[in-house]
This record gives sequence, C-alpha cells and structure tokens, in this order.
Amino acid sequence: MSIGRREAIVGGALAAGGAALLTAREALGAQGGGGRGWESTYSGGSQDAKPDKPGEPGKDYTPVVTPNGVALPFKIVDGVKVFHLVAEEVDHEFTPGLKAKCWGYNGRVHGPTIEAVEGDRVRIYVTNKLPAPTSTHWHGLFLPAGMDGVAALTQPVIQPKETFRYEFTLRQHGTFMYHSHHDEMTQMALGMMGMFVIHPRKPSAGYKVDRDFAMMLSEWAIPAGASRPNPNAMDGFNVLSINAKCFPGTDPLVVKKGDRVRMRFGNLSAMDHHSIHMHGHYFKVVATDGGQIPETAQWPEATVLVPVGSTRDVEFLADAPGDWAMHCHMTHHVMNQMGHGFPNTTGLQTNDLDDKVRKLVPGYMTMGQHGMGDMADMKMAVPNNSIPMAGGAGPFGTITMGGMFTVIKVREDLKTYDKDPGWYKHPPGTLARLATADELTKDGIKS
Ligand SMILES: [Cu+2]
Repeated sequence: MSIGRREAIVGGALAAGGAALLTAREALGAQGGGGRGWESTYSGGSQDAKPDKPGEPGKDYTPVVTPNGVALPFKIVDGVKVFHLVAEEVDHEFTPGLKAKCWGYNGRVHGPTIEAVEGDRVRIYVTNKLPAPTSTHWHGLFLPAGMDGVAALTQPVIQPKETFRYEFTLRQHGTFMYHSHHDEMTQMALGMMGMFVIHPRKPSAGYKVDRDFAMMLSEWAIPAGASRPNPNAMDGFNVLSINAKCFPGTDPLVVKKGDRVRMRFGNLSAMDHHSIHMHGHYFKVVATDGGQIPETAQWPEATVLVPVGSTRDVEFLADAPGDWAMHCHMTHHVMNQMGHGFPNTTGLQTNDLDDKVRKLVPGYMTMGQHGMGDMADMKMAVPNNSIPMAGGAGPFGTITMGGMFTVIKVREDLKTYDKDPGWYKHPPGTLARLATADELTKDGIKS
C-alpha cells in the first residue's frame, strides 16, 4: 500500500513521539482534508472581524421577498448598517375574521426581515415597548458571546422603555432568525421572532436565483373568541401560520416559468416540526442554519422537514405552469381554529337523532358525519373573532385547507411579480373532470 507524502509526514510525526507538534484538530484536518466539521467557526481566532464596506441591494445582492411581510429598513452611519427593532404589542390579523393581540416588532407580527451581506458591520438597537422585560437573540449567527442576546447569561434583560445596542460583523451567509430569549415560552408564543437573511459577499457559481422567498413557520393556541394567544399551551395549537398568516390570508408565491427559486424556511413553533410539501416539482435542500450543503451532498425532495429551531433553504426550477399547493403535510396543521376538538361522528346515522334533538333545540344539526369537508362550505355562524376550520375560495369551490397552506403560482406570461395573476387557466385536455357514460363503458368501468 502506498501512502502519500502528506500522510507519511503526519504519521511519522506521531510515531516519532512528535504529537506535540500537531494539535488533534490539525492532525484531523490534515487527514480528513477539512470539511469534517473541525474547522474553526471563527477563522482567524477572533469572534469579531474587520468589516467590509456595506453591501448594496441590487449590486451586492438581490433582496429576498417576505410574503405578507417587509424588510427592516436601515441607514448607514460611518460604514455601519444601523437597524432599529421596537418590541411592542400589535393587533395582528391572521386571516380575515381572526385577529389577536400579539407581541411583535415595529408594528408587525412577526418582526420585519433583517437582511444584510457577509462582511457587513451591523448595529441593531432594540427598544422595549412591552410591559415586560425582553432580550433579542440572533439565532445561528457567529458573534462575540456578549452579543448573543440570552437574558441573564450574556446580558441583563432589556427593561420596559430601555433601548439596547448590539453590534457585530457578519461573518457567514445563509438563513438565520432572531427571537426573544427571555421568558421564551411566553414571548415566542406571542410572536416575537423574525427572519435574518445574510447574502454571500462573493456568490459562488449557481448561487444566484430569480426569486428568493423567506418564510417563518409558527403556531399559536387561540381558543375561538379569545383575544390573545395562550402562551401556556403545550398542545392544542389551532392556528398554524406562514409569516404569521393562515390560508386564505397567505400571499401566493408568484414566479415565472423557468425561474430558479429559493425558499428559506425557519421554524420557531413552540412544539411542532413542519414537513413542508410542494406540488408539481422537486427541490433540493441546499442549506441549513449551519451553512451551505455541498452540492454533492444535496438530495432531491418534494417534502422538507423543518425542525423547531432550524432553518432549511430549498431551491427548485419552476418549470411547470399552474397553481401548485405548498403546505405542511401534517393534516392538523392545515386546519384553522375550529377543526380539532369535535367528538368523532364520522359515519354516524344522525337522521333520527337530529329530529329528536330538534324538539328540544330548534335548528339543531349534527355535524361532521361525512367528515369535515362540508363544514368549510356551510357559511355557518362562528363565534366572534374566530374562523371556520378550513376554507379559502378556489376556482372550483371551497379549498378545504387552512393554516400552513399557500399557493405557488407559476406562469408563462407574467408582467409583474407584484400582482396576484389570478387562477391558472388550464390548457384544453389537461384538467380532471367528470367522466362521461361513454368513456366509462368503453374502458369497462362500473361506477
Ligand atoms: Cu406542520
């Protein structure tokens, strides 16, 4: 067996009792050729770094789109990008008919997306207008420990009316998040989170995409008629959201046929992972909040699991025109408020029962014996400030999904990304329809 000169030197040094010449990390690096997770997170040994000049949108990066959301504005002061987050209570609408008093930033739930470029120096002020102390953690970022935002561990809490100042140089790129790191159970359940996107300073070949979407997945416990999410809930999450919106309140993702599309998902739900499934295409999982996945290690998927406290970037070529559903595949995560707590009446014969109960309760009707699909259509009265469990208007009736559901609209002719192009017009012969009697006979199908 022949060994290369490099291995011989390493092996020889160890064999000769010269191990002190090499640290364990160096030896592993030499043998593994790097890429095994032993590289220092902080190259150069420092937790902070000399910044580059501030990256410019349109020149150094193409801004991401946050559906139903916005980017946090910044100004540049002496070469530093200065941002200001204001933590405050917000009246938030999840979808028409459902509002709640939540906690967010800058008048929004969730907070605006922070966007910058690797090498940027950022200074982020956080003003606390909540009635409770808070702190802000920059999830996944490499930074000096004292900037990490963990209340009591790396800083005192930010008291009501106080403003804290965070400052560090961005030394990585990818999809990250920010969220409260004080009384996390309460403050995150009420909405205190946002996306933090960092673009590469020198994008590698193939990095550029035409459409780049940032989406935060989260969940809420809002009993029908309640005015605030319940932060003590451990289960029973009945409002599932993408960027704090539930279908039909979720904005569609509008793309052109042939576009390369990136979708960045973050999940800061209290208790649930989400398996996000896209119809009509496959994508590749290209990055996590730990960094880019080497191309040789990416694999195709039609569903990506986004665990709690993680981000996943996926990319795909939008090559099929149409209206394509994209949603969490956990079926209770695509229902709105009123679809979970019923007794099981599926298959129940209720005709007699209804007559008997109507003598006592005029207008009584047992629901759900044919499943929940009909209920979306019934336009029944629901308690104030609550929404039926499912149901957005579709081109062929009521879509029996709610919650963590949205639509990717791929179009051949698209004048602008900024307007919903309406429902897809299917070319002749490409639409499922009622079978005719002749067709059934011809193919020998008894219906
Ligand atoms: Cu889910």
